[in-house]
Amino acid sequence: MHRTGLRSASRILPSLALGCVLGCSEDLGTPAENLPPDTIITSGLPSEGESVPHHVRMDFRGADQDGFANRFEYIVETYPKSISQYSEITVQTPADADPRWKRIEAFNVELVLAADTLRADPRDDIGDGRFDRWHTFFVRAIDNEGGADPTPAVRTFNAFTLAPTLLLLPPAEIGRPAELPSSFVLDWNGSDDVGNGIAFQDPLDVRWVFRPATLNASGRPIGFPEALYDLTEADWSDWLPWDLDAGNRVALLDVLSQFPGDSTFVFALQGRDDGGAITPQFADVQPNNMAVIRVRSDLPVGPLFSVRETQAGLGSWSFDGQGSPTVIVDATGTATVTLEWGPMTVAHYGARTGDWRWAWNIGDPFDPGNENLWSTWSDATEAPPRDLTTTSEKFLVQARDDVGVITTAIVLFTSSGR
Ligand SMILES: [Ca+2]
Ligand SMILES: [Ca+2]
Ligand SMILES: [Ca+2]
Repeated sequence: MHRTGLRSASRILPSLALGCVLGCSEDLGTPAENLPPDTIITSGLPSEGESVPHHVRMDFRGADQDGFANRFEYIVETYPKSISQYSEITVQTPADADPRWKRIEAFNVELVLAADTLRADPRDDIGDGRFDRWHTFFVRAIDNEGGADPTPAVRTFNAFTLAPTLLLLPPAEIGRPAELPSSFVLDWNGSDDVGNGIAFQDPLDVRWVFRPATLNASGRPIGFPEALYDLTEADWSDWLPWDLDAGNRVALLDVLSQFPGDSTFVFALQGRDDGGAITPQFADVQPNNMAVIRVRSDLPVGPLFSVRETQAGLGSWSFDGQGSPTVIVDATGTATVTLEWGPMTVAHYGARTGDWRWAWNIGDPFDPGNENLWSTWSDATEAPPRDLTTTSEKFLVQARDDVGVITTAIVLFTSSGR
């Protein structure tokens, strides 16, 4: 008789063990050969030959006629992508000594299975967009004497998921080109359906591509998104870990020097999940994982901000990015000035605010030899009062965004005599 379940097995164990200590080995001389345990899979799902979302929990039990099953070993056999039907599978039980047998001291195991194969052409209608793979789960009970079930329990099923859905955030635009300066940042968000529209998680990682494009008369990029389906692995960025706090953005700096002669581009994103499913299609309608970018060399690069003289009321001056001209202020009759600045405006090109530093009377603001003449980078937006002692005193303040793009503002205070 088979006694199924560890609970019943462990209840009857003491009497069996006691019987042996008193009797078998000493009195009878030859111990009975260990009977191997048997294993059953108790999970109703996944049922044999059926499809389930790729986060799978398998439950199982062991029974042993002359002891108890106190641990298990399992193997997941994942079939090649080319296997698309249950009928194509021939289950082959792994060998007793297969190194893949993985030990587990529990009555169940949670599996995240590969589900990385789209059975449709992503250029066409992909229906519900399922990615899948076929797997066979083998589990064998190990009894208290180390004997393994020679006929593991087995379940073959199809694991499926949907690929991550990504959306680009402003300054990317939906359905039309975004006009940006030659240094900008693109952010994104997204989520991943585990499989059945009930459980969602973050994508595992993402990759992006940035390609020159030409717009047609309607403002559409010619040959896109079709060209994106023909890219090779090398055309894409590395896979970047999903990170809502620090990552999920890319800074594209000085792109016109990297792509001379081009000013229109397509930026596209793919996400990958824990089953290996990769966002299969590209669209610049919501959820938009593709954006058309028109880089305009006449748009100012870097943070925008203003500088104010607050003590003598000499004025307020705006600096709209790199290359803003020096402001010359007649400070005749003013003995002391106090400068304030900010706020830092960066959202128009996708960056986040960073920090500031200031200095007086530096020749070249980018000369590393002048580094020690600057204040330290900080959140401070005011400098101490300054006595004007010569007829030409130059105040400099730099705004640095979170990706390191810097705008330098220069205010030159002049006077006709001092
Ligand atoms: Ca046994
Ligand atoms: Ca068995
Ligand atoms: Ca998924």
